[in-house]
Amino acid sequence: MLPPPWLVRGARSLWHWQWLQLMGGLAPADAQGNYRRPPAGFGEAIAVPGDAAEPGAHVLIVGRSCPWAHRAWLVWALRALADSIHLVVVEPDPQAGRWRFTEPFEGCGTLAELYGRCGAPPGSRATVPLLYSRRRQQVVVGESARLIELLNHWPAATNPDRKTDRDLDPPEQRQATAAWRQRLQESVNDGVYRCGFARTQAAYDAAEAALFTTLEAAEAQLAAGGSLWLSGPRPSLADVQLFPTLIRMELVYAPLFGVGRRPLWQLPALWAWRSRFHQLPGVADTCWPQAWRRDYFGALFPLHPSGIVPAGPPLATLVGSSPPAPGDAGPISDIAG
Ligand SMILES: N[C@@H](CCC(=O)N[C@@H](CS)C(=O)NCC(=O)O)C(=O)O
Repeated sequence: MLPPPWLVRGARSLWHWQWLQLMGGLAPADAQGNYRRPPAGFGEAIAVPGDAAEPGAHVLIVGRSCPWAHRAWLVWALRALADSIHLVVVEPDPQAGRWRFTEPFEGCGTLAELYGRCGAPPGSRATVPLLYSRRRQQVVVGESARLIELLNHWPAATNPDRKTDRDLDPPEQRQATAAWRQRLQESVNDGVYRCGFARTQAAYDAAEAALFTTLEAAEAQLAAGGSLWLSGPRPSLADVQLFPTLIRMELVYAPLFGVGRRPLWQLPALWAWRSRFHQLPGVADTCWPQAWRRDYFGALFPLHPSGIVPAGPPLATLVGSSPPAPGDAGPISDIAG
């Protein structure tokens, strides 16, 4: 039997009210319903510490699904910093809504405990990425934009076989890199969240338009053929910032955050750029499509209450040199990270 219209109306308003309460816990918004990302703790820029080259003196803490952690992980991988900075991967605990260590780290079971130990005020967000100093038992930086700048100056590997002096902020591209980074941070990196966490149609529309305006500008820049990378002939921190968002596009953001108006295959220069970046040494090892989908679809309850993780394209079909031809989509779901 069909429910009567008054019941449908009542259920819809009740559900909408409940959704707003849940969104309040997940994602703060302004009065117009625009998502406002809360500031990160330990966000001050700092100089490279004196013991930076000492093996294992510092630990980079990341979570696989987090795009902000992904950018730090990328710089760590591209600059071959494994000898000086150890990597610790935390796992999400969706029931408790926090990150936990797979084995106790400095006596802590969760990231929140470590934040508390390092002096974060009670109740503050405990976010990845985080650079931690074992000697000082203190957080060095907890904000990804500052962290990637710091890691770019970090002394590279002592082992000559692994040494890479890759400077991800080449002086001749510095101005263009800074401009792209600023634009990407707001309209693309945070932009996909502004779409997914919008509370009103107007908030969504504005964020969605800004996102695609920037992606189209990046497409135009790369398609003009002047250089292979966003800010010039060498890969930079601008490329590092763009990659974690673009590699999650078809797998997570388009279906979950509603950003599928222009699929990436319609932006061929960006498609080729993404494949090129994925081929840089170390980058593939930072990509965990299964974990991304599990964490986003499984944990963002107000956006996806069923928790069902939908099937998606295998990562391999997204990083080929050209978009897959019809009928060449590969197996139905990805199995490898
Ligand atoms: N501003 C921070 C944001 C990092 C961030 O939001 N990380 C998320 C995962 S994608 C997190 O750890 N959230 C846990 C929480 O909010 O409790 C940065 O860029 O480093």
